Amino acid sequence: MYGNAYIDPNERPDFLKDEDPIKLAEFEARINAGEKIEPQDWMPKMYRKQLIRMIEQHAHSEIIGALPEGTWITRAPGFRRKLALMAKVQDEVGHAQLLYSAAETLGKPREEMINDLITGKSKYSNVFNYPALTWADSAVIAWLIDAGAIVNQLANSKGSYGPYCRALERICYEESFHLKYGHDNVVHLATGTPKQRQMVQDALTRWWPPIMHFFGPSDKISVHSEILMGWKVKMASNDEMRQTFLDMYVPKIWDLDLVLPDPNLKKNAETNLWEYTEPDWEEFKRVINGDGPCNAERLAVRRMAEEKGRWVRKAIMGQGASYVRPFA
Ligand code: BYC
Repeated sequence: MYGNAYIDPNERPDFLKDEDPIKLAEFEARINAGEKIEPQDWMPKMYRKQLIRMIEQHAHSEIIGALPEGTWITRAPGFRRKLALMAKVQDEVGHAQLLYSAAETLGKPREEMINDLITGKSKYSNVFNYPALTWADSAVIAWLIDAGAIVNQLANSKGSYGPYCRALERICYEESFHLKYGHDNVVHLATGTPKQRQMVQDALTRWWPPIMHFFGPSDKISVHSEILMGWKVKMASNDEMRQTFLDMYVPKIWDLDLVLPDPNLKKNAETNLWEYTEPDWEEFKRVINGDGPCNAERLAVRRMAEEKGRWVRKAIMGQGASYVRPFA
């Protein structure tokens, strides 16, 4: 198990071999005592690298995540729902700003992160590579994807890296409001006309497999969980998060008499765990590696935003600088 310093370098995993053993022991003692690590503190190279990877992917997920719902702003049914959706989408972009700022504290410039996103080098959440075909899709995203995000972020906000935890705490406040907005929209459709009910049922059927993927690959095949959990960056494993989500939301979905597209989904009374059909991890891999239904479209929009926004950044920051850092 990582997350426990081994003074004898022969006992340490390869990626810790050249770290100072005393500093490493102090660092891990602080984490084990529940202290926060701050940007100026000593940290192992692998801790920095893993945090940059995870926070950067999270930031990209927020900014790309604004797009599927964003396409519904012009077509929202009614003025009030349009206003609420505009505010939500704006919040998501704000979350990206917070997270890019948190990742920057670890030394990776924002320009490089955006570049890695638009060139396809960095990943972002699988779910945003699917289309929001109807208004009901936007409702399901706002309810259940925001719900999944809260499960993940609430747990990880108790983690070890100060700037990430503080960003997550603030994001959770806003996501809780999004979740209520999404729930209200789903309930409205599920209790509406037969056509509205069918629309929300179809959206749920479409989104369920990506939502099951959202928490990451099963613990058996997760690559980074062990090290991230050892250093308290991740406070629960992918399967634990998935279980928490199922526990909280399947009963609410069933309360609305909506059907989940998994005949094997049930809670085992003995283990107290949900049983479900193993998600299709091959599809997951395809989607996160660039071959989902909307990957090309999503990155094309970000590239366009990047190009069309260049003159604004130049006007504000001067010729040399290309980024505005509202939280720096
Ligand atoms: N999608 O070893 P594993 C939002 C990758 S946005 C894509 O288990 P880890 C919202 C993983 O990166 C909030 N890729 O990874 C916004 C790794 O690949 P690399 C989104 C995924 O890091 C707008 C490989 O699979 N939330 O709520 O231990 C509107 C192996 O995985 C995914 C976050 O970003 C995925 N779902 O655990 C509405 C949370 N899962 O890097 C809503 C922050 C795994 O080796 N991130 N991969 O090439 C995390 O908590 C963790 O990174 C994960 C994965 C639980 C996602």
